[in-house]
Amino acid sequence: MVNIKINGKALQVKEGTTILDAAKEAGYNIPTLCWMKDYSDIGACRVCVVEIDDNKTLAASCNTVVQEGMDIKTNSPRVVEARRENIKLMLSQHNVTCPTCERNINCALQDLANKYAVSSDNEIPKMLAINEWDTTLPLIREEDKCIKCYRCVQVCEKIQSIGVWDMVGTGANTTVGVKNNVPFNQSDCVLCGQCITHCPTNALHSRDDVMEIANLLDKEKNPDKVIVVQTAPSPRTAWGEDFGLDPEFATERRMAAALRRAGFDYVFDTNFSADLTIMEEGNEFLHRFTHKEDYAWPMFTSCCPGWVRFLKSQYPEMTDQLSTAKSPQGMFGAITKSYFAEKIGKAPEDIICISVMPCSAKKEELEIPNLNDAKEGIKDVDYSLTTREMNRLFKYLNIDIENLPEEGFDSPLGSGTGAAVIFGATGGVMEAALRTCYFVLTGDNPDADETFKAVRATGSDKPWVEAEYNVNGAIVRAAVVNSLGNTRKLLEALKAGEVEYDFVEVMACPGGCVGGGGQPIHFNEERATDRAKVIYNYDSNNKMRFSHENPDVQTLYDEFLKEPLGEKSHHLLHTDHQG
Ligand code: HC1
Ligand code: SF4
Repeated sequence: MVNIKINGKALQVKEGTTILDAAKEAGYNIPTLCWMKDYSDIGACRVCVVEIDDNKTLAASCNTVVQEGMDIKTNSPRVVEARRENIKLMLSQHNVTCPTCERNINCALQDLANKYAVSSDNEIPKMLAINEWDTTLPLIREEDKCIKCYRCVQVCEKIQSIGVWDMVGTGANTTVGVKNNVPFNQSDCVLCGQCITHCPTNALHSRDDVMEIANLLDKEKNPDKVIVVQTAPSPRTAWGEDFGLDPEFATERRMAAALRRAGFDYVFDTNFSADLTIMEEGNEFLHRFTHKEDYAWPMFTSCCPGWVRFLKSQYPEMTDQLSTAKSPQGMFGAITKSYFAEKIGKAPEDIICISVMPCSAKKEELEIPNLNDAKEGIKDVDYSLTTREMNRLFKYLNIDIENLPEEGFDSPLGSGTGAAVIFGATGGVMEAALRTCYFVLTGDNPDADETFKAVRATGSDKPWVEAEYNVNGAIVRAAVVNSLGNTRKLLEALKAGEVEYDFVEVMACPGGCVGGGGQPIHFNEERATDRAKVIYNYDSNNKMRFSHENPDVQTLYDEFLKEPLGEKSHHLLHTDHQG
């Protein structure tokens, strides 16, 4: 143990403890910007400086370890002045556009400038970088908002193992850029958006499609268009966070009510097509499993576009191992512009399909040419909004969120089972598929709460979770992984023959889609585990727990698709991932 003093208070802390952690233990709060628990202690921003031994040293508390006898002051006048100077310096390089910035009141720099009473118009001359970026891309970087905290570099390298971002330039011109200066759209970025949710300002963000959707919803301008919205499993767990509402109030039924008031003609649920995905992907797995020698193993899930991009760019030789099932977003679009269009007697081009996703990669998934099959020349899904964008749309349209009633989704693409909603949490797609595979193999439903609980990977501290099941004599070896750093470890273990599995679920974001790059942002706070609890509550409270029991999916097969993996399904719901 080491004896130190913090703000005059004597205490003993473990050797190797940083001053930041020691202060936290003693109840003193030190501000941070670049620091990220377990991932970054580079001390670049220097807002966490403290004074050591009466004025002798100012040190960054995040990467300075306590020493015997240290006398530390966390809030002395010298410390406060140093922090103010560092904030001024950052503001001199930051294009201050708070009133119009999407991170207004959710910006760590703004918060600090406010706390330390620093005006953006201070004595340090402004040195704004010129921003050059193609703003039609799904991910946008604003160089003149970047405060060089390098959190994006750390997240991309250490959590996602990709390393798209890097320090570029030298001396005073050092900044963040795409590694090796390649154009962004030729980089290995998978668009997971983890750099966005870890950026303290708005230097990184998704393309903002809110105004475009608001214009589409204007009936005077678009009287003949039918505007359909589908909402993914995960936004319902988190949308209320941007309004300071807890999930007990901000339910999926209130979200549906808000979307209806926003002007969407049909408010549908991606859970419907998650059930459909299970019918297709579950049967595909069983087909492959009973023709084992015809396929390379394991089969991988294919619903996460971040993961699919990662596999195609980093391990292209394994692309054929992806399930050919399109994602629920994609299946929903294809069914909307075929079956549903027929049902309501509209031409597919007169329907606009908009998705609300927790994801920044879905904006790009919908552009992939061979994922658009309903009708030549039009997209199956026209736009994808993140959860944050949906919330901004609600704000723009002045929807009175706090006084909304609970309403349901519309029919016939608005029903979903418990198996569908758990797609949003890591392990959920695997569990949903296993529930239905069990039924197909045994003729009985498993216990939805217990049988496949071992694949629920939320909160696991292992790189991946594995489980083996004996279903009617068939041994199925399953693995579940989230975040691409862990995924790389799993793929390397598979390649080295250290592990063998039959079915592997991969989600690019930590915790799965609940922790997606399009979800509400909370600086230095991890919400994926809490959101996963909301997901599992939706599952256990749902009267239907099995995808094969979704009555609207059954009707879709009866009336239109005929059978899983049939000709129509093949055309509308599957892909070879070559596009
Ligand atoms: Fe997901 Fe999926 S679970 S990929 O995370 O398979 O985005 O929520 O919508 O498509 O259903 C995302 C979430 C989502 C798809 C489903
Ligand atoms: Fe998108 Fe979900 Fe994949 Fe993240 S895990 S990239 S939110 S689909």
